[in-house]
Amino acid sequence: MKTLQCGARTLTLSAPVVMGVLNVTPDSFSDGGRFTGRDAALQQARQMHADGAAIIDVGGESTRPGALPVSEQEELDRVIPVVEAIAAELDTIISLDTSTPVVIREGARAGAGLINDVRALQRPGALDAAALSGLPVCLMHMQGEPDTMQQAPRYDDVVADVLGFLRARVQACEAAGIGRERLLLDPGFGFGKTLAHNLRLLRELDRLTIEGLPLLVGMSRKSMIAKVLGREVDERLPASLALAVMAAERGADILRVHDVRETSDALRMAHAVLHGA
Ligand code: 8Y4
Repeated sequence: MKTLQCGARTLTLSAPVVMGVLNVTPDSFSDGGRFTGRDAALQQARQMHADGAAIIDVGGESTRPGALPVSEQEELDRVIPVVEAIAAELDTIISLDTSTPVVIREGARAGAGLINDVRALQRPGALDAAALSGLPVCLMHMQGEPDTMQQAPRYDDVVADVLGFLRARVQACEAAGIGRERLLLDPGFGFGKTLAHNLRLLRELDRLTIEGLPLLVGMSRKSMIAKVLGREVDERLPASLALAVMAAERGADILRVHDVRETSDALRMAHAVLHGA
């Protein structure tokens, strides 16, 4: 059975699990910045834990195009107190959404169980910081950088290109002392991809399972839904649930979502149909 050692906790992946999104960015647009600050973040973490999240993903840097860059100190100030508070109270796995070596180091010390890096440890010093942390790492594919990635995304074969990038990052991780048993893969929906690229990545998601590594995907509330349906961000739940179930059918192990209770129900129902209750 697929398992992942996340610090002191073991994540079992016999059925798809939910990773709840906890933004601690003041300019986060999906929650209007309502959960900035330690107490509000802790309150939301409690709710996501009660709603069935196996993992809580804490992020302090917005990757939204046009978002202001965050200094290392500001990122530390935002996320470390939240990681400490959650670790002290909840029996859960804390994922740290960061690309910053000092945040990786301090986050591991504060109680994080997983590193979620949208830059796949490509920042100087990130490979070594992650190796030293001893924690698993989610390697995500992104074409370009957040500010410009949506200007003209281009691929020969989006699935093959994403797979090639992720394989190269797996190799870089192994060379840095991060073994395959510590790695997860993520195609990075919306990160330097057109609607057609995103749809094809989901349709052919099972091609990314051949490495045998756990697969994490995040499509919850993303603009690929707006491009198909024309829905505002707070009206994207039904489509997000459809996408989560389709991803799970195609091999996704972890679904990064905003709506934990609803997604957990959808995934449990789909799993009962596919594999028995
Ligand atoms: C509405 C709400 C519209 C949210 C867009 C968004 C991923 C990720 C993000 C992902 C992994 C986001 C940190 C973008 N997406 N990490 N992070 N995979 N591993 N946008 O797909 O949620 S942030």
